[in-house]
Amino acid sequence: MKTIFISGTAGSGKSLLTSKLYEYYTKNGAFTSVLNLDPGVESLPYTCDVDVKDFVDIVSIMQQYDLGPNGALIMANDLIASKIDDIREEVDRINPDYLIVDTPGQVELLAYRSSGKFLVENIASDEKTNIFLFDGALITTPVNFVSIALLATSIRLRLNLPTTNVVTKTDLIGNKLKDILKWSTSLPTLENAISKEADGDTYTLTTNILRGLNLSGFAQGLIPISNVTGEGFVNLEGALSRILNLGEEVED
Ligand SMILES: Nc1nc2c(ncn2[C@@H]2O[C@H](COP(=O)(O)OP(=O)(O)O)[C@@H](O)[C@H]2O)c(=O)[nH]1
Ligand SMILES: [Mg+2]
Repeated sequence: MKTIFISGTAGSGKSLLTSKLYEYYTKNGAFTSVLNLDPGVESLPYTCDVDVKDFVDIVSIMQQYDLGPNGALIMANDLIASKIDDIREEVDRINPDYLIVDTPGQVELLAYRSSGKFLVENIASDEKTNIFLFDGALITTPVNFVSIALLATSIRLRLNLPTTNVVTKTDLIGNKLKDILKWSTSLPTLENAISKEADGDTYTLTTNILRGLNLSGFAQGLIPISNVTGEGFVNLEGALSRILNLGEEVED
């Protein structure tokens, strides 16, 4: 079994990408299942094979412990970690070729609570990889781009998984995509764009963060996709294949 975690900021397109990847792999003849790790989601654009909402219930946690929605989500995440054996058993029973894991809307629940890392480490799988989604609608200015790249790097550090960086919503951003791709491959172009948008402290901080991130090749190979039109999926699948199958393509 190979496991693909889908991470990214709230609303970046994780759940929709999960459903599209499921369709893509299934159409190509691979036995694929979906695990939903988001206890707070109300409706999902796919049918779930294993759903953490079957293990924890946000509304009853709010009532039982007198918590608001954020406190209940944190508690739910910790409770899910304590059910890892049950979750693992369900996944093992299904035993798919590919397991796609949709993660909580709030990325910090996955990345910064110890339960998130515990879940990532304890799903038994031959290979694991992470896709981080840069929300195309958020990274339209160079300063936003750098701050999301900082988040992506921080999450890569936390999860310690080979990570593919993706820009979503290319169908909504038109020509801006060209700028974004240029920023992601040319440090001088990005610094120049930052100098036009920001000055003073913001400029200094942004360029210093950028130089630090650049040392680890922070956004190279950024893959543009649209979950709506399907643009870019062939490139994304190729990149995943190189990580998960050492170059073997999924059978047609
Ligand atoms: N136009 C467009 N909308 C998208 C794309 N990806 C996601 N969305 C929409 O953005 C919203 C949030 O997507 P969702 O998958 O729920 O994000 P999540 O919070 O990361 O799981 C939904 O209304 C999606 O239909 C995309 O590539 N293009
Ligand atoms: Mg979601």
